[in-house]
Amino acid sequence: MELNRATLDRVPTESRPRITAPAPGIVHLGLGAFHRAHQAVFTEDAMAAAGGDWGIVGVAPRSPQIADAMRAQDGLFSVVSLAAAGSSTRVIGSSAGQLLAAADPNAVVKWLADPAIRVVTLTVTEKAYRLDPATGRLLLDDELRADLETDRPPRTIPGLLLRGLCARRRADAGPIALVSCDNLPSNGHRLRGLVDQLATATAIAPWVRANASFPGTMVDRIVPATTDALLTAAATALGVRDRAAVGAEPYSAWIIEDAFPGGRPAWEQAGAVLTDDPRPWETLKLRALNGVHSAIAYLGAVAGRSTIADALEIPGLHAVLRRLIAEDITPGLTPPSGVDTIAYGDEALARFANPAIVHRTVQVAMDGSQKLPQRVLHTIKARRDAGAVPRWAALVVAAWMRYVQGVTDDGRSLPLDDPLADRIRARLADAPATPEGVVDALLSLDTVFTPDLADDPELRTTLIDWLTALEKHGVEPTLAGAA
Ligand code: CS2
Repeated sequence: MELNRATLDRVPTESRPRITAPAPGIVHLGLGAFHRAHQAVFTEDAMAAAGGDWGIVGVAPRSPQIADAMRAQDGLFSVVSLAAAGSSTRVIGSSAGQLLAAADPNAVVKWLADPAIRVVTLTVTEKAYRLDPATGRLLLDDELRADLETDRPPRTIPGLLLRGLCARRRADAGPIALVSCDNLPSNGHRLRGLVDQLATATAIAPWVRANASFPGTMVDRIVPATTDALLTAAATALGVRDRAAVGAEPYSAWIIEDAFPGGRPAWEQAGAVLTDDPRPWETLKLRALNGVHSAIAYLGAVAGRSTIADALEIPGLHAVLRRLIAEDITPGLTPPSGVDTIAYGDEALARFANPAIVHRTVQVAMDGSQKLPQRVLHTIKARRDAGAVPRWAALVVAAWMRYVQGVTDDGRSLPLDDPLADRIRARLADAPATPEGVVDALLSLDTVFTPDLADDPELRTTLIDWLTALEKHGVEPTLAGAA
């Protein structure tokens, strides 16, 4: 038996949704696991506490599986909260429709122009913004150009947004907030810049300026890709099968800039924090949580560890990460008032160690070229500007350089899942197979490393030293003696 509205009476009472079949008010782009375990839950709780028509029309950009599964389940799906002490499962009912952009982009454009929709949220991953991480400007490739310069239905996220906003202006459908929930620095600012850059080429720029807001947000919940074991656990807890279930850690946080010209759900009643300036939270989280996560992912994957929790058991790694947090990350940022960066980092390490979460190192390792700048290179830059050499942050970059060569310490192959994969492979193929050769080849990727870092002799030497150690001895011996 499958989860849907008709079978809800078989689901244990405490696991049933707090709301069902809400009227639409939000379009969400990116129907992945993270959205379902984060914004969908906050929005359900907000509607349950304070009402409002804020049902979420979820848009899957390319892959049909989840949209199909949710449609067959009347939009219902469950979130399994995974803790060492046991799990709990609840069905979420905040969904108000599912679309597949690749199959029907015009349907998405139509929803974006619907006056019922007053908020658009996005979890589309870093690469979908097509921004040069160094400059924050849009990278105009052929696909995006075709979206902008032809009448064919848009295929990219920026193209879809632009088309939707044009249609919204024509329909006079009222003001709207576009909320990036991706792990980008100043994500609201960046999304605004992207839309501005696109809009200036069209007649809609003044309308966008007057009608659209771009609140910044910090989103946080560890949500690994769903496994068969998770689907089985959800089915056991619910008494019915759920093909769209997700597993997540119990912790969940959302800091949101309060700038919603068309209104918003009462997310504060669901535990979110509404603020004037989320940026100190974003910086803290990107560097002291995501940066440390990436460190564990690259070192762990090269050491042959398949999960984050398992990688954390590598002798010496915990001590190295604490030094990374204390010596490199902490001095380079100003945390939100009342927050201690070292305590925050310790809490992140405890969350990563959650044994109930099966989070694969290669999942966190993917898209490194898009993640490294805000997670690690900004830490390095802050320390270099202060005249210091951030040894531990350099180790993370060296581990990425080791990882992208595609082989673990015991000779197994590693996936290179990255929009720059071809460029990375080409640079490596042309370079001498020495630590110097690899470091120079990768430092020349100019959308990853800005010139101040690429041309920094002290940083280069530190990277070469670490990469030499990693290649000569392997991750585990390198870490054992490091901290
Ligand atoms: C992770 C994040 O996959 C990754 O790169 O670092 O998805 C991380 O789990 C979340 O940002 C936690 O909020």
